[in-house]
Amino acid sequence: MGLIVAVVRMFDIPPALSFNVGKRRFPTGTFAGWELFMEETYDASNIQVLEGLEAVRKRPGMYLGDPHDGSALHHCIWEVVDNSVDEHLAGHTNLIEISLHEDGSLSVRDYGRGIPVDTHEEYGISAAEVIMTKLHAGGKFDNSSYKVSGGLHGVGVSAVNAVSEWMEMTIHRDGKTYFQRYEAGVPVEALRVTGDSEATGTKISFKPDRSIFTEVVDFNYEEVDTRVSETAFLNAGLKITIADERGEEPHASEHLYEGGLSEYVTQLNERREVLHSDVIQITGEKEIEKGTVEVELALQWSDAFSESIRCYTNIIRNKDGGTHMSGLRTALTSSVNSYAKKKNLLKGDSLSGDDVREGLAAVVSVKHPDPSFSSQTKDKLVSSEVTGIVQTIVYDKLGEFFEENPSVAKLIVEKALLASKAREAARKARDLTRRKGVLEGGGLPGKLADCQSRDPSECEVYLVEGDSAGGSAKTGRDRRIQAILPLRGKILNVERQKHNAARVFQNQEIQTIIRALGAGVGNNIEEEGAFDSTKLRYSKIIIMCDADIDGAHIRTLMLTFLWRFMRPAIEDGHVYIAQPPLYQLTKGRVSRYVYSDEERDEVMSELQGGNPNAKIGVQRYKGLGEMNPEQLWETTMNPQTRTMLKVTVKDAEDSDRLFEILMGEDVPDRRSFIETHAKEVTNLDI
Ligand code: 0RA
Repeated sequence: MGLIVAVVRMFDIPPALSFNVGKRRFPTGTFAGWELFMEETYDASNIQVLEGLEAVRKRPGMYLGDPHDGSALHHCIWEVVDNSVDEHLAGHTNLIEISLHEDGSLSVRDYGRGIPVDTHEEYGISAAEVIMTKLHAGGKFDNSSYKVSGGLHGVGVSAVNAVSEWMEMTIHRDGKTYFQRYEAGVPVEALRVTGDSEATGTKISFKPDRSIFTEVVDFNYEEVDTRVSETAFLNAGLKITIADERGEEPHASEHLYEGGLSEYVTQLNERREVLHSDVIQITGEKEIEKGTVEVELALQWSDAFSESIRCYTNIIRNKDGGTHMSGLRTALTSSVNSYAKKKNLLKGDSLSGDDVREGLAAVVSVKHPDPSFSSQTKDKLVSSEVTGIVQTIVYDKLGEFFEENPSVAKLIVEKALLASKAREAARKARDLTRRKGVLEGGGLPGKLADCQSRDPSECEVYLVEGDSAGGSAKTGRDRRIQAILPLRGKILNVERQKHNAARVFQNQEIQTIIRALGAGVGNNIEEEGAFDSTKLRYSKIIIMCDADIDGAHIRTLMLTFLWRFMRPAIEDGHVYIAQPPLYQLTKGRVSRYVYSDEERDEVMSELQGGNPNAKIGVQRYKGLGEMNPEQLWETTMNPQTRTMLKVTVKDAEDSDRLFEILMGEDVPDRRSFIETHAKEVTNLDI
């Protein structure tokens, strides 16, 4: 979810992986105890196939994403699942079963037609084998309407095969079951019939190769589950099951949403007070030269502050939006404004897009015969014709909806008017504080112990919880490059002041942070004095809090403030979280700091060296204040030895929702929420 913090430690890059382009040997039987093989002679096309797969093994990052942080690992799943989703879109399966096996492998079963098994003319091997071994082979068999979904990079299942220790394909088709196994992408046998079958469909199992995926080697159930539910929302009527057979307590889930996108929006608004009970649904299509562009949309306003708009093209999420997003935005602004004008609901200026979209949750899904994206990762749709198509459809249909539902329309307009007033008030409050010189120009805050260097690239500032820890940090730091800003108690929860920004700018601790960082405040770059990370006085903003629940809460408050008022600091990777140790273990004169309970147990048995009675001292640090300056430096602040977490934004919209939930008004169980998520908060997958 949301913000992911990556450990800032250089990973070892594995040495270039060698790939053995061996000749293929097909077992043909046994004779007098000898196994007989037919050994293949190469022709140009085989070599091409193997070279393609070798390229994937050598540079998995180019095809599948980062092999170290888990993204390539999980991308493998979607590459395989998407083929089955395509089979659903073609109208041949309503069930896909995903299993996460104990041995680290994963399988995907669908009940579609089964991958074709007939011999491929060009290559002289089964079509199935071509799909499994030739990069981009999928498209070869498609008729133009067939392939709507498709992997992130569209590399196909062969890329997954290449990075798998083994892959097995079972096909049920034409009354028979076919089977073939591959190792490191290379078939170890020809496709063969293993029996009769009444069923149809395909099962693909694979085990990611641990020599390629070295850091993150296990599939993450939560991640699989989240993405699967997204796929199920976008394919109303398709059931996708997940069975996690690993661990002591295997678990399973099932995703089937008959309501499709509108159920998706209902889920997005789950914890919010909605403005109108029914989700608004819009569909439409338009012929273009290459075929038909289909647009499907669901939207609903709530009392939330932020907007959540999710965009998809051919079932693939475009996290940076694109032309469908801009078409939608334009249409929203103009249809709400023209309705408001027509009904005389507007007193002054037109409503801005931000005002209209405040509290909106929407999902827009476009199906396009030949979409273009800004990058390999398809994060942004750039097909220009889509803007106008979405705009026209949304403008027309939303206008109709407003006419038919005047009471809902009025609520939406009133909400936008309120947003507009709050925005104006916030701007005034900020300008007033600025004019008083409190936010800039007024010199550095007295509490700040600045560093000597004036080169921001080497400077860092510690935002420290509490005066006593601040004192230790001031003494222990490297004063040439490290500045310390002690903050007293809990900083204001800005999420609760969303309609009262004046309070935010009047808050002492917040003014102090703004002045110390010296880079302005506010996420709207069009406004004067908005936050600009190029002006930061320090390239690293390090949040240092106690390793307890209160510390976790304060850290979240600080992150919430940075997110709502200095977002580029997070987006541009300037924000870090210090990791103070949890325990000090001592044996005689040997002393070790450890940062987690697991590490404590490990180091404990290491120090005991097989003698369970050995005397080991265990000191638990409850707060930063318990450490003397030398200890604080040694364990947490020394740039040579410390480990920090870097706050990175995986998904801005998820982060928005997260802060809304964590810090919003209507969370009676906020404390317990943080408590139950404390571990995640610590490792910052909050
Ligand atoms: C190409 C053509 C046809 C089906 C498939 C591929 C296919 C691929 C996968 C991958 C996983 N499950 C799949 N199911 C089907 C159509 C073949 C025909 O016309 O019968």
